[in-house]
Amino acid sequence: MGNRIVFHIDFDYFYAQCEEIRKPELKSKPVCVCVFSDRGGDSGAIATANYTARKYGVKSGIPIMFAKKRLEGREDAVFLPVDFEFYSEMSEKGMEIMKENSDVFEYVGRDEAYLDVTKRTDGSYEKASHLAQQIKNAIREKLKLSCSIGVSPNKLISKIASDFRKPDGLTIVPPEKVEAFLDPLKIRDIPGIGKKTEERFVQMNLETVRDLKKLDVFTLNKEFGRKSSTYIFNSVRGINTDPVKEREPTIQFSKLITLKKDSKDFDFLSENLKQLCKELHKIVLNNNRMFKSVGVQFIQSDLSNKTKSRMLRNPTDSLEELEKNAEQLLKDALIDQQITIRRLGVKVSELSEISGQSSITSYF
Ligand code: DGT
Ligand code: CA
Ligand code: CA
Repeated sequence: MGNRIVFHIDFDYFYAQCEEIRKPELKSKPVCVCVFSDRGGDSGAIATANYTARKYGVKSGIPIMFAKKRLEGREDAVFLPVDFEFYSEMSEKGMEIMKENSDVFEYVGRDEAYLDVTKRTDGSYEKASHLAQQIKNAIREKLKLSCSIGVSPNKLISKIASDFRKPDGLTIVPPEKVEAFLDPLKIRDIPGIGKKTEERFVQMNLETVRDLKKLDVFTLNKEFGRKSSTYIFNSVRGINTDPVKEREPTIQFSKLITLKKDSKDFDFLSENLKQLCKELHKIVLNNNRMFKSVGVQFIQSDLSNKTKSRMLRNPTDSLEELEKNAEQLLKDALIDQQITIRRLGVKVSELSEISGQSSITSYF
């Protein structure tokens, strides 16, 4: 893998910052961006909040009702509906700046990306820190948007580093500082180590990354299985060889509804799913697309998310295929489903244009 330099760039409190940018008078107020559900009133969840609102304990995923309670003392608190179109527009412009400044650009989501900059910095961390600062400046000048950047030899450490000094952070971890940077971190700061795994470690009296390094591979294997333990063993030592892979935003179409009642009954869900598929299929046809991947999504009664998707053998635009696959995914997803489902969604991705296909066939 050699000596790489990888950036992880993440926009700060992204949706809420977008709202501040188009209405600067919001900057001094607590701002909450809400996904209002179609049940009306204050039903729904917080997508994100600015740092003023976070001081009151408002965070992503909590019910809007709770957020309002927590901000009761603040008459000036603002609750806005999400405007994905505007955030995507901001995102695209920011991503363009990142792309121009990278050797390899990997889009992760609306508000984050990895950049491999090894070549253009000749592997020099001094040049890399200048480049990171330049990217921050350019994004601020052109979009008025702040972001946080982590700079290190790999994706794992850069991801942790971008989160280290938020907002408006720049954290540089050259190879010789990796150990000193990781050792004092809490176990949960390693991406991919979930609550359950962390609890097991706490029971074993292990709290920090430094503590975890005391465990040998065999003990880890016994506790967590080979795949997880290899990941944990390498991660706490700062080892990660995942390449930055060229990836642009993949467009997808999706449709999500709030169910008339929370449920985990197959027949009830399947009926709703059919309707969703019909509506989604119209969108697909209107856009002249074929899809090669189908997914279903649950937002469960505790607002947690569950998704399942599958790749098809060939691109298609058939409603029947969409319904058949969505129904199978629903069946799979309902196996050992404990908690009821509040919102149901279906999506298609890996899109291709129909016109491209038909122009080939029209030769014959
Ligand atoms: P930060 O910590 O300054 O990076 O703050 P954000 O808001 O940028 O947080 P991040 O990077 O975890 O998530 C990026 C966007 O994704 C965020 O602006 C809204 C959305 N998001 C995150 N978590 C949730 C969630 O639980 N529900 C919904 N609906 N949206 C979420
Ligand atoms: Ca973010
Ligand atoms: Ca993010």
